[in-house]
Amino acid sequence: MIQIGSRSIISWFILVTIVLYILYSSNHVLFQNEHRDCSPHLDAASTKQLHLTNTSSASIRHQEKQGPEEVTKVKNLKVRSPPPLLSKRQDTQLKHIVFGIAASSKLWETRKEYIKIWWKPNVTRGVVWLDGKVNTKSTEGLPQIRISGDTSNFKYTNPQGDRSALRISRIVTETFNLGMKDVRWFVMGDDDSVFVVNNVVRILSKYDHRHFYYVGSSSESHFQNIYFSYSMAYGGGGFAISYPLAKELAKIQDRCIQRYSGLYGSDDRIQACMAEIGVPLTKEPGFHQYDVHGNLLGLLGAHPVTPLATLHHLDVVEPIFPRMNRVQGLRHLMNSIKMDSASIMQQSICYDRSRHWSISVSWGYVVQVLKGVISPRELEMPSRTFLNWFKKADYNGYSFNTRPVSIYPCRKPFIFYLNKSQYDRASKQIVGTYTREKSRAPFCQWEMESPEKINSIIVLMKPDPFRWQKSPRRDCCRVLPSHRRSTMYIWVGNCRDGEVAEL
Ligand SMILES: *[C@@H]1O[C@H](CO)[C@@H](O)[C@H](O)[C@H]1NC(C)=O
Ligand SMILES: *[C@@H]1O[C@H](CO)[C@@H](O)[C@H](O)[C@H]1NC(C)=O
Ligand SMILES: CC(=O)N[C@H]1CO[C@H](CO)[C@@H](O)[C@@H]1O
Repeated sequence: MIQIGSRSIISWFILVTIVLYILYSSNHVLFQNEHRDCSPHLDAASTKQLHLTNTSSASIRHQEKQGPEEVTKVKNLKVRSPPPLLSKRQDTQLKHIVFGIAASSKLWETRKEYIKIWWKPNVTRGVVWLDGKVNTKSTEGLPQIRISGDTSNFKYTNPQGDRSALRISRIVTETFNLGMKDVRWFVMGDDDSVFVVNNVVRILSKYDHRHFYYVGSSSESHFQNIYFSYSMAYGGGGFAISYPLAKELAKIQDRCIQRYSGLYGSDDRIQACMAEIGVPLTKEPGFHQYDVHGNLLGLLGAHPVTPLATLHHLDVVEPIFPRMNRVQGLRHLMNSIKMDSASIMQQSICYDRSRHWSISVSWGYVVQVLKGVISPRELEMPSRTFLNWFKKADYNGYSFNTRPVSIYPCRKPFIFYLNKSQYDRASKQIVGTYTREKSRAPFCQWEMESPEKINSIIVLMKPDPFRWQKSPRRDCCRVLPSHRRSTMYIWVGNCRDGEVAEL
């Protein structure tokens, strides 16, 4: 009684054909694999030999078939074995780092003040490389000064740039050639770069200095990065080259820079040589070129969760603290850095529940209080208090996200800059006092308490020496109860289990 129409017979036929085809082809594939697994006796033999040899200079008898005649060649291959693994983190210290500072004799009198801010006489090692003689006193606490080698025989054809780029790009090599002992890293910077040296140590100790490393960061300016390279470490922001890589660079650099006479600067010349060696940039966003103009508050108030390593272009941007000159402002910041360099500029975000305020702390620098609730994802974006490299307020030109400075008067942040900080032995906390930047608050209709009543904010923080040995995480902050209406107390530190920034 089963009726099979001619249509369904055709369908069945097609189905069976497909199944047969699939079976056939999969069998074919399986068979081929099996065949491949058995055939290369040669591979198996050489693998065996590889297993047997385990010393670095062992030569491996490597056989390979070549050409139609199948000539068997025996080659001696030198295999570089990796250095023995360290069970703990690398133990790089400040004494292993040598700084090479690019300076010019013309600007020396003003720029040396920036070096004095961070240089620790008899502790930091390094050399200032100048283009001519200057007068200095040994009591000034500056690094040793040397005059760069002559570069007049090198080609320089860039119409916009300056020949000094050649001299500056050779600083790593010239510093290497001094033959200093027990060096793991060479760190380059300009005379207007300020280093947080302990954070440079923290960053570099993550990497094995026995290998080739080129560590630094890009520009804030997307256009600069397009024009130069996203793969380039910007020189003023500072970059580090591991000892073996500096050794390799020293061998080739003079030949290498002749090949790139058309480039603009010193750092792009370094990157060109790095590309020839084949070493990519290891990006560390704590190195700051600061290719911007104006007020750094937006950037320094929302630093990425990474140690602050450098600040650059300090002559270009405004002083970082109001009513201070550039050097005074940086010295003032240095007081916080001395208290806890690991925490400098680390942001924490919390809310005042009863008054509905949003609070963003940039430790050791500034506290900002805003009316209403602004989410952490907004607050951790730098606000555009600065202009781009071409002095334009164009946010398309940055290589990271920013948020606008609000035009609404009620949204204006109340800014409290660091006044002083001290260590309290009893509670083992750093007590920082931040005072409000007195400017007339704009008229705001919100029926909400105004942070204008607060004159100072006391921030309590217990230093965490292991902060950067854990996975990166923003600190938490909490508003503490206060007796006085004009003072606000904030606690900053490791987050508790389950603690998040929410209102
Ligand atoms: C640095 O060391 C030298 C020689 O050891 C010493 O004469 C000088 O006073 C030291 N300077 C400082 C600032 O400690
Ligand atoms: C700290 O505050 C006191 C008192 O208001 C003031 O005299 C002093 O100049 C401030 N210091 C800084 C560095 O802002
Ligand atoms: C198989 C082989 O060569 N093993 C050697 C590996 O290296 C150790 C230490 O150098 C030797 O003791 C082994 O004989």
